[in-house]
Amino acid sequence: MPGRAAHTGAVSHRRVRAYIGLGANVGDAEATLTEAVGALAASPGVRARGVSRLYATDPVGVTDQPEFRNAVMAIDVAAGPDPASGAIDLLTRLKELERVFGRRKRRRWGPRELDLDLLVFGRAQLAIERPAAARSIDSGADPVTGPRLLEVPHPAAATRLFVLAPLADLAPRLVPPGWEVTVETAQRRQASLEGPTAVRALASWDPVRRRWRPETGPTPDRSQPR
Ligand code: A4P
Ligand code: MG
Repeated sequence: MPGRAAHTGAVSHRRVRAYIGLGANVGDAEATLTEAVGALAASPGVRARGVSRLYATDPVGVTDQPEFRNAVMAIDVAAGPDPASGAIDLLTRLKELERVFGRRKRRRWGPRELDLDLLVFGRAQLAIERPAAARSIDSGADPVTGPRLLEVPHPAAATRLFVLAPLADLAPRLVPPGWEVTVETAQRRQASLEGPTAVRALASWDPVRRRWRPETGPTPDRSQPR
């Protein structure tokens, strides 16, 4: 039962800080990400805690596709009876939203209407294989997308500037479980590999209007420690 500790019956109010990576490069990607932030914030049990800047990013993996818009959102959610249940509940919600936003099945790393990745789920370090019973949350999953139902922290997060730059906006000093460096340090390292133009900040989140507004003036130098 959500919010209840199974062994005692006591109500649990423990919450977990999670970071969600958002990406899109089909249709009006900025509008999609804006609406996705709203839909995630309005999800049952979710409390929005922050939204990164919006970035234009060069495609990684499959490079012959349009540039992406990427961002990261911080949310607090119910911890669940154990980390795996809490994280799978959240992943289920993310997959549901991808479908609501019209994501169609395409090649791995290819174009997408909306990609929602669970980057970090508190201090949890999980690698959960895909049981047959879990197929319903990812119906038609391509075998090439791998056997893992859920791996958190997201295995690719540490080496992708399109994740690290927006994550560093929200949590520069976070050391995700299993990492040896802060998000900010990982971002600097990755920026030196991918180059200064791979990821470009376009806009800052306006929490009142609940949308991004274009950045004015020079982009702050995020390669320096803050
Ligand atoms: N899965 C396992 N762990 C997770 C997790 N932590 N969060 C499973 C979300 N899903 C997780 O995901 C495939 C399977 O991963 C799911 O069934 C889920 O159970 P998917 O979203 O269907 O497929 P995908 O996104 O194509 O695969 P993957 O490996 O998540 O790719 P990425 O890492 O998301 O890369 N370039 C730019 N500039 N910006 C981008 O956003 N995105 C990608 C996709 C490639 N290049 C990009 C971008
Ligand atoms: Mg994904």
